[in-house]
Amino acid sequence: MFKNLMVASATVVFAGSLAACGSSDGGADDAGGSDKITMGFAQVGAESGWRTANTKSIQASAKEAGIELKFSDAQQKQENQIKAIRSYIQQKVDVIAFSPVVETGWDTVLQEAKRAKIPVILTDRAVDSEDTSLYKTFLGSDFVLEGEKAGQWVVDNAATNDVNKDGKINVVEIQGTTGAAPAIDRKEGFEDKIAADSNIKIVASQTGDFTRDGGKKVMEAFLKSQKDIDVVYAHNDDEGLGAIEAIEAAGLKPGVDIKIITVDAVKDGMTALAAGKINYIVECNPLLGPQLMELAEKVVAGEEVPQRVETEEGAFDQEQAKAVLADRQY
Ligand code: GYE
Repeated sequence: MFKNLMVASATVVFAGSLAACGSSDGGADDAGGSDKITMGFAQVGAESGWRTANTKSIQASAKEAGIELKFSDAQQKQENQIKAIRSYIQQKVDVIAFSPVVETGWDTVLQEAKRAKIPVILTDRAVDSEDTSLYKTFLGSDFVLEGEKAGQWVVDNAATNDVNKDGKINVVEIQGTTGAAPAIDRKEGFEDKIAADSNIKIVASQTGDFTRDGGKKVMEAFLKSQKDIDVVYAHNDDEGLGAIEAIEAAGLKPGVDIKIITVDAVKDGMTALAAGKINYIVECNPLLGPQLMELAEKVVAGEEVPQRVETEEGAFDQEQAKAVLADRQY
């Protein structure tokens, strides 16, 4: 009963300190306690619809798998994630999983986990570290490929994307969180593909921090500073939805006067796509929970797992969005 209550109350918003709350049945050096696996999960934050769906998937899958989940929300701050990971080490959880807010700066805390013999699983975002022994596996999307799909769409539809009909396709880019793997990789993949057509140029690029509000503010600034915008490339749906608000407030028609391409394909994004306000969405799957729990069980049992587990994804245009919207889970 006590355990069930612990599971139910395991979701805490990170608030400076994580109390070492009691469970002693986990731990790498745990001899003979209960078989139940305890996972410490350090989430990025609650910045987007994608993140909300991801958190729900992890919580529901842990429950389903009978894994006790200690969950923290770092509010997009690396220092909070590091504190959460240290607290999980202290609590001797069986496995630590986290989605690193930025790519660099993890070696020290990951070495601490390694010394404590607690396996680490990266989910969703990767770290940039030479030492791949610091984590068991990385489960998540190929963000470079996502950026490539977005760039390819701009190239393939160059004629219609040249909204202002001057032979130039001016793209403004709303980047994700600075230093985050999906922001770095989605930019890289996109730039690679648009290089095929010298008429397509990124004329302005700024971070919107993966939030709706961030996307709106950046777009407001772009609308003031850029005379000729044909296409918005937003690194996630939320930023694109914020950009839509800014475009409408400026008296323009999103999806028509300015084309919009985003990444994620969460319900709000797909709704805007079906309504003609977004033109193309590259899918990024947030439902990582079931695969994460499976990998956790394996690494805790000492089984070999692949260094990299990739999620399968597609992309949607407006007609495809209309067809799948009703069945969209998130
Ligand atoms: O695209 C964005 C979220 O890391 C893949 O983070 C994730 C990204 C996702 O805030 O919406």
